[in-house]
Amino acid sequence: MAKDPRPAEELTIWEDARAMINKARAEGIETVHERLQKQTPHCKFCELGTSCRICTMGPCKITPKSPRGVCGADADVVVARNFGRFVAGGAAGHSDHGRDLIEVLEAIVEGETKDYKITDEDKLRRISAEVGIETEGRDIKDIARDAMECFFGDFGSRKKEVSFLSRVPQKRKDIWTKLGMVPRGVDREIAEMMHRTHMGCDNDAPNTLLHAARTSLADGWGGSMIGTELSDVIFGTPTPSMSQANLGVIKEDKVNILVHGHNPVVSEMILAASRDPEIVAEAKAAGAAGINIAGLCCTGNELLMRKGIPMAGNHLMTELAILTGAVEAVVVDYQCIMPSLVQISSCYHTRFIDTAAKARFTGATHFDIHPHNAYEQATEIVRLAVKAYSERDASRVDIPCEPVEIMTGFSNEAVISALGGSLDPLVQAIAAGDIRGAVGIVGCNNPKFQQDSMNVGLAKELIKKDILVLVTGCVTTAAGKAGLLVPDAIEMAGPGIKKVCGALGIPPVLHYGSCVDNARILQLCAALADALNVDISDLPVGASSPEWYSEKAAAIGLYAVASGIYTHLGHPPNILGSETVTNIAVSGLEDLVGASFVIEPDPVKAAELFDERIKAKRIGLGLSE
Ligand code: BF8
Repeated sequence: MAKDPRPAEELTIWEDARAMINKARAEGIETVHERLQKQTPHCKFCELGTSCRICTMGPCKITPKSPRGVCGADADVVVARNFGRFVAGGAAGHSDHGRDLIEVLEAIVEGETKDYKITDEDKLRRISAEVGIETEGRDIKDIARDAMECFFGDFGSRKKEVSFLSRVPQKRKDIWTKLGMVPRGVDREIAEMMHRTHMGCDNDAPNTLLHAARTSLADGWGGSMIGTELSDVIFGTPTPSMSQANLGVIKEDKVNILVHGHNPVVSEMILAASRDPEIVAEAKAAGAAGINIAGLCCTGNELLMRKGIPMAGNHLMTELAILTGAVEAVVVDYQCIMPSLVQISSCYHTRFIDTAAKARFTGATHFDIHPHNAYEQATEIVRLAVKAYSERDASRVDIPCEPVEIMTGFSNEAVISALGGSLDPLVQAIAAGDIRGAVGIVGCNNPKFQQDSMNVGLAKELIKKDILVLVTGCVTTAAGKAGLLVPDAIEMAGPGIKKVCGALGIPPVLHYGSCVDNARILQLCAALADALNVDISDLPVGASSPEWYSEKAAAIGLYAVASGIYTHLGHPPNILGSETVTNIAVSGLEDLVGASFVIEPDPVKAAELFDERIKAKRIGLGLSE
């Protein structure tokens, strides 16, 4: 345990988190907060991005006395290379997730699975037509086969551009063409980023950054978009429904299984297996009232959006959820899963189960899940959890709160349907100034910040200014716990939002899904730009990741900016060691792509920056303020 741990009140704004942090300390269980304290202060060179481990002539660090690494790279080159690889890591994570969905579609097409099926045939026809596949009068399996080939092709090297660039406004595409930023293939751009950043290749920081942007675009308009769209095709396109959030969704009298990670391919099967009458009967025979599935992080978002499954918590709640002592199993796929969960699970009766060959955890129980065996494996996992229930120590159970209500399920299809079949009413509300603009608040928790203080603070400030907020990823749970994801939250909003959202019966903060689902926001921006016959950078919109931590969040931020969306971060990436790179990020990109990053740790000030930006964009469009 760290010396003089910081009080729980400083670490998080939530009562449920504070209670569990204190419980962990009382039980001598270390969490992310103690580990951060032990790791602080961090290496200054790594923080500035000026340490280089790319070859074994080094490692090098750039200082005033040694301004070049052994190879001769200066701070600009070292920082740009490090950042480029950071973005490539994020793009790889999202996009490999997208690829897994194509593989499930392939298994469906080839008849290799009975566990997955095409649920939304209309959507498959629609997106297939968008990428140039003939759909008229054709059998759905034939269309699915062509879509599968097309999307696999988007990962390769044979295309001039990824298929969903069909959604990008021409003005934006022209900018990308001029800058050499059109994403050709997902794997290609990621591999090229790794190539360029090998010693002795791309030694011009601005050039490296342009390819980082291209790599991020391959994620946003490629891998992530494919991931989102095929998840809808296979598991259903989200529609609005009510659910709940916070640690109170864990039920004292039930077998609790938490699904954690990102891809719905596994968590959907766990959910299905938990509803198997035979297994439910086994749970009841073991003395439980039933089986309760709750979500963590983005696979939680996936189940929440489509199935209304409650959300136990976001990134910094994952360790704390186990500390309730009432979790029988944590079932994970991949990404954002702290390895510490294995140790914390072992302090309780909790089974920690990993399911992906590419994301194994030492000490976990492994189930090798594939499309052909998914449901059968899921039933075994749920049975393990039922078995663990009898080992639960009731004296260690503490579920610290009652759940709060949330509304979820705002896919673009659901929004258009709520608007009566087209985006026109939204365009009119923006033109009239009732909705002055929109900001997507996305991303993570980071223990360097008081948990969710910025995520929630910014959302509250924006809606007061009649700026509609869309949330994804870990901001979802934050907004939900703060009471922002229910229609009544219009009472916290400005008069325009109150009028429009009140009339539609929707919250002023809309849950738009998981982190790959930021692709939904890109698509919405493109559709709005087309409706107004302008570029995305002309729209009164913005993006923010206040408490971000991951490579994926960096990729999202960069594809938002490269798509023309002004993007706020609560803290900078590790680039401040290069003035050139920093200047490009916070201003130079504005000249190139019509948007840039802004760094601001204070949510009130960040909201003011968005306010100014939106005002300027509205004036640019000739709209009143
Ligand atoms: O992809 S928001 S902490 S869980 S990286 Fe991770 Fe960040 Fe959460 Fe989802 Ni996104």
